[in-house]
Amino acid sequence: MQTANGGSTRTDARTGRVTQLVPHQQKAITTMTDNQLLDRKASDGTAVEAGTKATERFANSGKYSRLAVSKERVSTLAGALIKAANDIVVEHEVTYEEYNALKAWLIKVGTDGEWPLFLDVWLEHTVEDVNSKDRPGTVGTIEGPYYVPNSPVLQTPATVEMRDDEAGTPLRFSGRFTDTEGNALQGAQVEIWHADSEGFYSQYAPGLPEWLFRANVQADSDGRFTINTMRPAPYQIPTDGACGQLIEAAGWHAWRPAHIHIKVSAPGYQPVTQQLYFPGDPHNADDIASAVKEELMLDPQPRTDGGEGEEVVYDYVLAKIGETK
Ligand code: MBD
Ligand code: FE
Repeated sequence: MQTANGGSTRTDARTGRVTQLVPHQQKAITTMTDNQLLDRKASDGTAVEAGTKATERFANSGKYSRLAVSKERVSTLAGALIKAANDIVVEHEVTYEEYNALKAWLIKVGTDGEWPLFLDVWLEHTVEDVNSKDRPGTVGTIEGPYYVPNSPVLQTPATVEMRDDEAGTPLRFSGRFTDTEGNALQGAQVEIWHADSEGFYSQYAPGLPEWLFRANVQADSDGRFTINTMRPAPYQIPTDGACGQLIEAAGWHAWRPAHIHIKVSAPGYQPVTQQLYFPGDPHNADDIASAVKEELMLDPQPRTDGGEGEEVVYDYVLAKIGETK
């Protein structure tokens, strides 16, 4: 029911209590607009579904341990973060209404399972930059929330799992592993994962084969690999959860450019996690996750061997464990 100040009332069916909602509160608790609803089809996974899976996967990944961080370091980092937040309040004269909107939103990030998404979109790129600056060889970028370990192991030349009549442009992706002196690497592997032509990731959206567009391809003894897959589509992060709500409220967009996720490794060498991109994608220049780098741009060409689709070569240079620039 609309009220004079542009807000509305809500009647609790059980207690009969009437709560007045003023406009800013409606903004804070409304999950999505009709437009955002229309953006995704009825068959789409919800933000909560993908978020909950990403949260569970992270919790079971063994990636964090309280024991690895000293009291002194926790105090330094948590103190700096809290100070930065307090400084924002002072600088921007944050109101109580804004403070409560923030509180409601942070709670929703958790209940939607979107902490992995939020952190990987808006913070991981800086963590990756800071931690890779001394590593020679092929450039990395963020992992993002949708990696799944233990994908099917395939020998090169490999074809990743696809459905019959999979939509999209076939892509033959090949390359070679060397060390920083140009010697071929033994025992190298390429873990690959990416979205389908509609922007959905297996194991995070419903109705997709478990290992669709996910594989762990073993290079040959000369360090060479070939992977047959499909060109992925540009990708919108889920718009119907807390992150989408922030994007909508701030007037931003939810797009990432089309990308292929890669994790490469070889025994004795530093692994590289990266993504590869396609020239001409309108979102290469304004990736919401700030994860595009010039060195990660592919140059696909029509296949020259009579095969359907495109081919592209991308070579990997790995640094020995302990090797720095
Ligand atoms: C993705 O597919 C992704 O790669 C990142 C970094 C964030 C959200 C979705
Ligand atoms: Fe991705």
